[in-house]
Amino acid sequence: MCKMANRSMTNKIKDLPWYHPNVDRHTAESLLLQNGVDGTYMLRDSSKLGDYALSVRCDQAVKHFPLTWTGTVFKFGHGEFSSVDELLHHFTNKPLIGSESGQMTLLNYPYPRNIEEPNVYDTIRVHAEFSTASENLKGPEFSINSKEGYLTKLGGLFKTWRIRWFVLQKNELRYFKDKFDKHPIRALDLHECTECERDSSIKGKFNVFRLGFAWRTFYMYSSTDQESNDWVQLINWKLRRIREAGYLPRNS
Ligand code: 4IP
Repeated sequence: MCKMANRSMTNKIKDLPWYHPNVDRHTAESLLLQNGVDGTYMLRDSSKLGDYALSVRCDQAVKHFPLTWTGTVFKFGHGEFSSVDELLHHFTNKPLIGSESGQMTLLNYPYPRNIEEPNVYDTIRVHAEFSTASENLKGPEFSINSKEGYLTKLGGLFKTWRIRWFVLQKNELRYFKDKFDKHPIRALDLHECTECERDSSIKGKFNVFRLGFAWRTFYMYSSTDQESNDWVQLINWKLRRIREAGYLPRNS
């Protein structure tokens, strides 16, 4: 195999939208566990120089399969592929692959590399919400970045501070009495949110930020400055996208 063919193979790999050149095994596991569903997969560089690894979310775990370019063929498990196209064809036809345990894994949803990400987030904290329908990855329902965690919030009528579990997904912020509760106390639609800013007006409370709606302003804080900044930045990133899509909150 001449050098030119080798380069063209490498370029083809680099062009795969689900090839992640900067993702290691640990990061792949984090991303796929946090954001993937059964059958979400990505290609990355193996720790063995020059080799690749296919990481696949399989139920509640991530499996890693080595993929080696010998100079003439790709070796993948017991199979061999003479070109990237052949490999791609194999993958795009959703093959089943077997792990050492004999368990079969379906390659269903490529984990895309080129998803818009806010600058403030690094790889692990950027989340993608995957729909089970892979075509939705490109549609309006596909939104990246979800976040969850405990925040202490101020009550509306009675000004009591309560620790609540907050979940930000797509354009909705929900809070629950506790982490494993099924039903939220409230779901806030960010389309209606007018602002989200750090707030230092409340005496004796640190890391506070506020979330404005025409009908109420919510105050909440986290345990660290960084964590509050993360919430504010992520919510504002979502608000910008909502505005860019031409949506203005009512009565604002
Ligand atoms: C409650 O005070 C809690 O702070 C509620 O918070 C809050 O509801 C209530 O405000 C407030 O009166 P007490 O627990 O002392 O009764 P949570 O729902 O998190 O338990 P919000 O609306 O903040 O969720 P009102 O305005 O909803 O009554």
